[in-house]
Amino acid sequence: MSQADLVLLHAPSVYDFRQKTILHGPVSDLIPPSPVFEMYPIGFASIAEYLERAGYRVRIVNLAVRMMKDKNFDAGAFIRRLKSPVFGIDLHWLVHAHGAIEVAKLVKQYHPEAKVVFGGLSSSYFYRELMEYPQIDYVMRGDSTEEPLRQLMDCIKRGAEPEAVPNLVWRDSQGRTQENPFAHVPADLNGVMVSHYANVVRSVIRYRDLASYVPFRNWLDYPITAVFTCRGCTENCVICGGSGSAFRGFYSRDKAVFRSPESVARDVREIGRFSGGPIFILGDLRQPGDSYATEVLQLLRKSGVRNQFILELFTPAPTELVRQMGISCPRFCLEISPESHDPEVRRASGRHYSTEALEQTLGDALDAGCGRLDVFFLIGLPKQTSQSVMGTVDYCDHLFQRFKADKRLSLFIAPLSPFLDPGSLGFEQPERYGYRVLFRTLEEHRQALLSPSWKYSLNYETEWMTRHQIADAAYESILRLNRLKAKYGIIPRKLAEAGERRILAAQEMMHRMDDLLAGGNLEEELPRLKPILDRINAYPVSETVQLELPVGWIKLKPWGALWAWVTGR
Ligand code: B12
Repeated sequence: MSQADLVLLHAPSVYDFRQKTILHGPVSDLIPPSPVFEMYPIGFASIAEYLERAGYRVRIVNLAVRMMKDKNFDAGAFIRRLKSPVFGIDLHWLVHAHGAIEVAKLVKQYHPEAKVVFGGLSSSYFYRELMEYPQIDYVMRGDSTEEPLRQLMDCIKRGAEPEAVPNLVWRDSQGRTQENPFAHVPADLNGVMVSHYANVVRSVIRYRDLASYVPFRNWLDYPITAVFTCRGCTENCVICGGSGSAFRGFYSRDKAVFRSPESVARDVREIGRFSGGPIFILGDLRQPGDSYATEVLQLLRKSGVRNQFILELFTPAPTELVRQMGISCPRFCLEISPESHDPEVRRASGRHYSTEALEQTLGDALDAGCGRLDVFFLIGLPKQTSQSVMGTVDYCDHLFQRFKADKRLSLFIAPLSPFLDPGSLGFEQPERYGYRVLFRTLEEHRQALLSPSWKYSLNYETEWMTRHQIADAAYESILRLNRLKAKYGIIPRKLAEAGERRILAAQEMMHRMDDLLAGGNLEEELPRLKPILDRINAYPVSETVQLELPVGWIKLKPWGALWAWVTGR
């Protein structure tokens, strides 16, 4: 395999997920990746592009996708064949606590002379614990590691001690852990993400390795891409580890920083060249102010890119803005997460708006010609009881009636799982928000991921619901909402039936697991149950199917990719 200066590896959530017997549950039903959490952080693309501009060859390898796609794919043998003096592994999402550490072990086993660097939000949170693992040489903290990583690469190349590299945690020649100042937190993002997508396309061609760059399993069929507007956040949702307060407390960022509207539009044009799939503009465009939203929407209108856009709102928006969305992004898909129908629960989880305002915005979006309207509700919130969860499903019934069973109205409910994010207000001040946090350390989370049933991976309970109640309410509410959608003809009958089969089978299996864990012969029974569990886990997730937007026959544009390769743009 050709030599790289840095290989970025993305691990599956649980390293040996193909051998383990685990009932995954609805932990990733509302995102394109599966419970293997095979999507790598988009920051990989940003790091790769930045370092390539500095003269380093960077290769991305999505081990998780490769392991999923080919049951005989030998990750160890593949890692052994990679040639690089430095390996970067993301522990961005805590759900990779098991996989990332195991992959680091393999890297050190096959390349004892190579350096291993961890990065991402969870690495930044648990950096001290991570440094206790001999297979990890460095932890690079922060939401913006491109420049510090370049400095570290320079030090490694020169054989110099990295004492001046900001954000870095490392071991000195005496084996003592050193924490450099957490000082690189840029307030300007102009130097990064200049043409990261084109760079990914070029790397695919250079390494002749599309399989390692695919962001999630069926991306080639459904090539959705994301455009980032910011780092940090202006909101303070109680359950979110990416909230303003989490960034202030743990990632050294006092204020969210935004990309210029021109950079956002540039990304969109770049994506439009190689993909016909939906483009998700991440984050509420009003975060830095209304004029930012207007400017981005105007640039999108002028861009001439016809892909379907997904836009996000953190709170209900004025009618005029929603109308502008419709004009700039015809058939746009709008996403909003009121979390609960109950204003008190919504407020307790950090979302401060009324149900009337929500419904006004939903109506405005439908009037503005949106192609789909995704509304997300959550289970596991402060002040939320099982009864309140069922109240949310009743409210969904009300919404279907109010909007005359408009097929564009797409309602979803899911448990907050598997983890209440470290760094979130709920995790950091559990008594104040009514949480009981069951695992605190990285090791506890790593072990929890191996539980045979997702219910026991949940790292929290609330004053109002135990883990059992959260899991029961999850299955019950998903089932009821699925039936409602069938009743109103929102989804095809066959899809609703498939959804029902999956939930009922999983629910029954969860109870069987409960019995086993409560005193059955787990060791003996688990191997017997594995084929059944594998089948249940493999059922198509009706919610994920519903979230997919229709993609025309031009999914990917190889000629656009070629253009990126030839022109470097
Ligand atoms: C966009 C987003 C997503 C997108 C992912 C897009 C992508 N491919 O990156 C989607 C919607 C798919 C998603 C899914 C999930 N997400 Co999310 N997501 C976000 C969000 C809103 C923004 C992230 C962002 O802007 N990143 C900016 C990009 C450019 O940077 P980056 O990718 O983070 O990379 C930089 C650094 O992190 C670091 N870095 C990252 N990896 C590495 C590796 C190395 C070696 C180094 C040196 C540095 C490094 O350097 C990069 C460049 O500077 C954040 C919240 C927030 N405000 O940050 C939550 C957030 C990151 N997500 C979170 C969670 C929990 C999830 C899910 C587990 C939820 C679930 N149960 O389904 C899944 C996991 C999916 C998977 N891996 O398969 C939590 C993570 C908390 C935690 N500590 O674990 C956050 C903080 C908040 C939240 N609850 O949404 N997510």
